[in-house]
Amino acid sequence: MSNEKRVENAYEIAKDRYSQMGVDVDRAMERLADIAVSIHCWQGDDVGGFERAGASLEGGGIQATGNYPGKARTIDELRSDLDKALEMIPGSHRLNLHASYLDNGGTHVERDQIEIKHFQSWIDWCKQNKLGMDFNPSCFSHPKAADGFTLSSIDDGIRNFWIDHGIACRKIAEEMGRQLGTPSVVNFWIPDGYKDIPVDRKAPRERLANSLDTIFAEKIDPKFELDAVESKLFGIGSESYVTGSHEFYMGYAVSRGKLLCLDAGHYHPTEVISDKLSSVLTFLDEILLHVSRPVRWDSDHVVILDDELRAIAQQIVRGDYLDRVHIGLDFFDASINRVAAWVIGTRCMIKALLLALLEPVEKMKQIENDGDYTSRLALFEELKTMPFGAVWDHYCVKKDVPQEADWLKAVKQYEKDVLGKRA
Ligand code: RNT
Ligand code: ZN
Repeated sequence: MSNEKRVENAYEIAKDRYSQMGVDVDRAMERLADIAVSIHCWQGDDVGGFERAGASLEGGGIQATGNYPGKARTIDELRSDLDKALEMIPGSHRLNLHASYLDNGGTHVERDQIEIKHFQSWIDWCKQNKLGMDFNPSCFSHPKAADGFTLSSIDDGIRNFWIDHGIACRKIAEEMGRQLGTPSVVNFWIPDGYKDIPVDRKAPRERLANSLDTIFAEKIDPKFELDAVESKLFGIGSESYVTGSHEFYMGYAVSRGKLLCLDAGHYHPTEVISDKLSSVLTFLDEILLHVSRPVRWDSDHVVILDDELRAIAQQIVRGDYLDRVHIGLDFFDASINRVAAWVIGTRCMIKALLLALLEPVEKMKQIENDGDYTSRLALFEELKTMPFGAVWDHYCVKKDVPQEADWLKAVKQYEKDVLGKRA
């Protein structure tokens, strides 16, 4: 039997099985095709960026570990790697770019001086590839972030430098949104905090609120640009105090009408963001997710199809939040093939969404509201053995990307032909 025939046969049986349960599989795939995942550029070069040759992630309380060969050293290499990854990812998505990935034509440009021209080649590339774009100020790996504080620094010069960077980023993103016809989400994450116990927990937070208010003073049309703020529990070197804590940004986002960014690795180890979605969305119009996989700490492992990823997707779908949740990825593993890391993580995100779209949500809610928790538990278990794989294979064929068993061959070939030749 040809492979295509096998996929089709399995799909027909699966479809029938799901429809017995009250699930319209074709409708689920249509809805899935409309979801854009924001794919982060920084998996391709371990968060190095292109401000200068050989730049690497320094400071900022985050760390990429591993030295797998073949990381992208130039913009062209990163684009070529992204092209390869995108060939394996079904659907239409977005590129999430950090400001440090600017195209400066070989001349150093300070972060408070960046302009749209430094990102035009990225916008053009995204347009060609039919990708929307999201953007991020880069407030780390920089001499002015070296003592651990940026927007909440006590030093006026340092604070103002990062404020100017933030203002520049919003203007650039506005133009990205205008040119690409879809709003660009600008996510503010800063590493600010103390390694050891501080006396004053208040003043840095007041400074941060003021800095953000200054950055956001100019109103920008949400058709083009949206602002998000990302909290964190701790970082390397900021174990005792982080200015931008969850409560800080929750209050900030609610009071200022901004998006809150929930990063899966930025909470206590047993705390999960899947349970936070419905809480924060009771008070906020929209949020951003940084889907990541913390292993014992904010380790940013490649996202896999684990219980929490499934729970995140379930909450988005069951809560009918698809229009209000911007799904971004945030992982960076330097110990495996970086293109494969993108493919695995992004495909898993899409698989989790498909799984969630294949639930008989209304029926499940009815059972719960009737108080029949026995049936609820039984149904949860029944769902686990539904023929999801057949639907996923069919979706991949439909979207003209390789199936689970095939994409790795293409990536290995690319490693042989391209990545392996990078010294
Ligand atoms: C760091 C934050 C932040 C970064 C990226 C590179 O802990 O998660 O989102 O990972 O901006
Ligand atoms: Zn993050």
